[in-house]
Amino acid sequence: MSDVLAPALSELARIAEGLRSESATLRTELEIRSAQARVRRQLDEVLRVMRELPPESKKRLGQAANQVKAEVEDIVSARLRALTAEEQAADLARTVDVTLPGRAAPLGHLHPITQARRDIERIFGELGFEVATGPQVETDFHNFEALAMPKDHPARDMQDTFYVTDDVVLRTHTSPVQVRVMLRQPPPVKIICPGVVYRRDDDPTHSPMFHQVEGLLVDTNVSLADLKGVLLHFVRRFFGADFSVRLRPSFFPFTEPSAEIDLLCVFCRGQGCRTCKSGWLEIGGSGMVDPEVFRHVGYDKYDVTGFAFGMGIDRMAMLRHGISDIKLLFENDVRFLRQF
Ligand code: 2U9
Repeated sequence: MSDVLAPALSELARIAEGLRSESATLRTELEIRSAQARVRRQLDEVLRVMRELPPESKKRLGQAANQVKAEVEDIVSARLRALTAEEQAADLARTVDVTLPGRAAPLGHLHPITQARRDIERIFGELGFEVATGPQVETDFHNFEALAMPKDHPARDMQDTFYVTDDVVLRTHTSPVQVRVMLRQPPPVKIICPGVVYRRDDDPTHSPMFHQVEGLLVDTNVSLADLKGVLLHFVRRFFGADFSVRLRPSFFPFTEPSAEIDLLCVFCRGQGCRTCKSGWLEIGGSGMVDPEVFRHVGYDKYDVTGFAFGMGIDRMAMLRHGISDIKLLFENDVRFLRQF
């Protein structure tokens, strides 16, 4: 036997023996696979001498090599099966205390703005107000004209927005929803309209997109006292029974008379503090619907009167939770949001 074949054959035997003894120590699939790869490289190494051998020896070495290769595969697959069986046995042996509570799936919760919106809808629902919604992309007529703000009306500057075309805008308030409801149904009307609105505003307390809720009640003999009563009920249900509202004369193109809605300061309860100065915090605007608006929707101003109000939902959530920067509500930082 040539001095090439003999060492090659003994090397094959050594490799096979090595794996046999090593296989029991291979604890993971990764270890088994890397041992398998290493042995294959070693076998290729041995077979490099093949070209130096005469045909007969070639044949012998080839057979011996194939035998070792087959054995290697057997050892590997047997070891893998054993490993799986061990893991299963360990699994089965593991005592599971079924009385232990399962791992609670982390429950998310509603965004503070959604919580505020739902509370607002529920509270006004108690008073018989239905929820009406409408498109965020609105016509100039529904968003401005019908609300007594013709093309060049100065109040439009207060409500600057994003223009899709000269006559199509991102709505600046949800009032167009009330206009659409009045255009499609006769009075009485008793609705609140929550939703997303847009303004070209961007500072710590204003965002270009925010949430608003407006309310409208149109019927015979609706008065300012009805408006104040409804707002009082609302703030007591939303902020707490010991809160009150104050109506402060103001001006809006679509209401006459008009009044800002002031809430007793949530921080100092009316004593006056560096946030409110006056003991009151402005939470929105309101007033008696201007007859000009009724003209645009085809209501007879001699038949009906109505009150309307508007409030920022984000602002309500900020006041209720003492949040100072509106941006926190839109940055989706769960460390902040999971507090509510
Ligand atoms: C119709 C007629 C009248 C709704 C009103 C306000 C005053 C108001 C602001 C409050 C905070 C907008 O979110 S905010 O920035 N709104 O001050 N809104 S009266 O008046 C209407 C609405 C619809 C048909």
